[in-house]
Amino acid sequence: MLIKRKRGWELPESAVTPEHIYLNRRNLMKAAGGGLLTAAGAGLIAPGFAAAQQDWGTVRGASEGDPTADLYPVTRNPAYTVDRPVTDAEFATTYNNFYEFGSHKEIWRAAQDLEIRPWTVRFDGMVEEEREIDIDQLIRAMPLEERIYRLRCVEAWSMVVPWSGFQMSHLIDYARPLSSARYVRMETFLDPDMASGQQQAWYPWPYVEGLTMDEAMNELAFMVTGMYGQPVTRQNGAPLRIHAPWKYGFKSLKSIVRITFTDERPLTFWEEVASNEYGFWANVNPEVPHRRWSQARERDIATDEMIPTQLYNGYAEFVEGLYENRQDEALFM
Ligand SMILES: Nc1nc2c(c(=O)[nH]1)N[C@H]1C(S)=C(S)[C@@H](COP(=O)(O)O)O[C@H]1N2
Ligand SMILES: [Mo]
Repeated sequence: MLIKRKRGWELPESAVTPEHIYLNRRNLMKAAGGGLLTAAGAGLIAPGFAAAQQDWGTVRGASEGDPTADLYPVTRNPAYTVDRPVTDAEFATTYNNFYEFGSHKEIWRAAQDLEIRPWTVRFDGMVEEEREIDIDQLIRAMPLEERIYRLRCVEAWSMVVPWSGFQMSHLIDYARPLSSARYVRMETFLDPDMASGQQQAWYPWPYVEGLTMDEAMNELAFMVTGMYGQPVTRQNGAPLRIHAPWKYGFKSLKSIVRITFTDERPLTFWEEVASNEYGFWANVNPEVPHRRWSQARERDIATDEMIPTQLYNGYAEFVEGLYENRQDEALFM
């Protein structure tokens, strides 16, 4: 199967990238041509990238005293950027979905109750060896980079965020799954005393999400540990969340404590709540409406501008190939 797609580095980036970074990229390209750049080579990008001063607005609920604060900002990977301005941090950190802390958008203060240390992540199921690992050990073992990604919620709002973290494929290598594993199932914490939303018994806590192994290995799938050049805030899913930007936002699970490799498709949180409205695949498609509203356009949460939604949220060239042999599936709900 030969897939012709534009590589990330062929995308126009001048729209959101300050000129000195853009120019630096040419040195990067030279390095790539000279064979200096490997797949995990984000760390090789000229130091000038990380030094870039950005005015991205105020991060609310910044994780003060976060033991990983010294790691940020991290080097930007210029292969992942978008043709839309970065969303002011004030909006991205005060307009959230995190049902563990309430079923409305204004949960950012309540989410400060989230205790982010000590925090461990458990790897189990079809792995060579089940393990539980301390979050700081994990974060410090991974090659961190910054990527500017779109996020499109199924509720038809969207934003653009500079996330920091590491490619999910590195996490999978680290977890050492068996070749028989077909899905990655991810789970959020369960602690109704800490997270009052979890006292609402009609939701199937804890929040669970999942990807197929090939989706999880796709270069776009990203484990988030930071945002706007700082550790990720509690309301945005500290200390570890995923972002799969070609899918609706509900696939991007926050505050992960457990990662299970399995050969059974996981039943996800929203599927369990309403399987006729929210499916497993949940790929963004402007032409497939939600049962109760159109998905053709989306509202930018900072400007309220209505903009056209793109197939796979603008990432078709990266992910189309994943679905060539899955056309009989409900890929867009
Ligand atoms: N654990 C958990 N993860 C979650 C959610 C949630 O309620 N709980 N909401 C999801 C939804 S619907 C969206 S749109 C995004 C929102 O991410 P943001 O608050 O960083 O914008 O988080 C996703 N991850
Ligand atoms: Mo969402």
